[in-house]
Amino acid sequence: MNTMRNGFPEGFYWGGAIAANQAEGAYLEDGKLPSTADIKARGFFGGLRRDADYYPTHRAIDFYHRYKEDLALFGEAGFNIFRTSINWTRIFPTGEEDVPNEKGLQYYEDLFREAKKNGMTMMITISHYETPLNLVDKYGGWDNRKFIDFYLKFVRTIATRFKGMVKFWLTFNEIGNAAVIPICWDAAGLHPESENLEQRMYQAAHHQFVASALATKMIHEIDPDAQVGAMIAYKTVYPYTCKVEDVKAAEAAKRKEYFFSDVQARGYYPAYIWRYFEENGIRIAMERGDEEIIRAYPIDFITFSYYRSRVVSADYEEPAEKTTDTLEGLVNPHLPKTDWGWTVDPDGLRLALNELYDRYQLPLFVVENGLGARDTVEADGRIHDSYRIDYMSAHIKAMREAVKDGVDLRGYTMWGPIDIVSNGTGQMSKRYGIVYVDLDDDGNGTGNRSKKDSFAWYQQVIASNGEIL
Ligand code: BGP
Repeated sequence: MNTMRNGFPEGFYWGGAIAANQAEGAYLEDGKLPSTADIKARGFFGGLRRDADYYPTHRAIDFYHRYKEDLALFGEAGFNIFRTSINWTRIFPTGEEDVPNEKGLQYYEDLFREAKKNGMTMMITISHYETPLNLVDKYGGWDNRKFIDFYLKFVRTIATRFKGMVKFWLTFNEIGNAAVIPICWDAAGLHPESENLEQRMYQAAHHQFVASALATKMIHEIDPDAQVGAMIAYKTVYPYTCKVEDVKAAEAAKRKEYFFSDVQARGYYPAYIWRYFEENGIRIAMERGDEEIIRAYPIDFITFSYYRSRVVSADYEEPAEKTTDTLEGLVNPHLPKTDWGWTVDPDGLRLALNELYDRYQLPLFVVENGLGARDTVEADGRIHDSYRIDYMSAHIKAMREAVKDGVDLRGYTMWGPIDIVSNGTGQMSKRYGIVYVDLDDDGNGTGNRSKKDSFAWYQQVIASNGEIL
């Protein structure tokens, strides 16, 4: 049992998480070529759009050039961990080169050294929706087996170069989201309008499982001190009523999402998914040896994003026309919602932690959590974001309860500690940060950084190891 201090284990990781494509900008600089994220139109259903003037990921918050200033702020807040992704197209601009782009490698090396200087351990998402566009154009999506080799070449390159500099590697961001969210289909090269989407999605997932297992093996061989984790999107599921049909529907919905971490953590396809495949005419093409690979190299720990819970009913029919609103599904009448319609449910996080720990008995990290909100800059330049403090405080309290329940929770990286471009909406005005960035939805503004009230609050939380909330 770990020594505890104020309800959290001694040495608990406190910090923040971003994704390269939502923060860096400089999207064609130093040899980089576009990834799927760089041509993603705004909104969950925007699809891919080749518009050279498209602002969000092209310039983002210019973290590419301003990372020193930003990491210094995170250091000042007391972060001992920082999660970001390595943008694949900085290292292999087309995905097909034999030789990596040195400028890209150098950039991340400098970034990691700077983070260390500021007291932070690195957690890296290898693939955070940043698939090289050239690969998608030429080979389709992850349902094409060729992607495994392109990905592994990328992994070998970064694991070798950053040996000793990255402690935690996550193989795919929110791997299970490919099952439910259109923007993730785009990232995997599976356009929402393509035929047999579900079949293609599960085939793509299979290739990602094999790739993830081989990446785990590879990273362990290259750097025995590094650990490899799964990253899933977790939405705690409640049945809408106690009608058995609703409970069954909720169970089915849960399994649909658990499937991904079940395979990555347990090392095999669960029986329930074979039944689902059979009943839905889904056939997965596997090569000899795939199942052995998945079994031999499971991940070391589980990480997840938690923003909200959801409710499921057997009677709810999804509207034919999907919009961001209908994506949210049924409304839980007992919970408040954010401006973007996401339920606010801290207790759901405690349940999530317990469910995941009961299921896998593996160390857990909450690697994304936070409140997307509109902030107002007061006349004196201050930002009084008490709503964000309330949100985070309640979620951290829920984590503390889960730790008391016996969950082996290792760390918390709040989402977007500095305001970045929202992934789902492409907006800058959906802000998560404790650090404000002066840019609007069209990219107008100075880009200057300033501390919100939540900055000092989080700093205290970290300094007190979660006591002062
Ligand atoms: C997760 C993604 C992130 C992130 C976050 C918040 O699904 O991993 O990339 O952006 O959600 O979502 P949004 O930016 O749409 O508010």
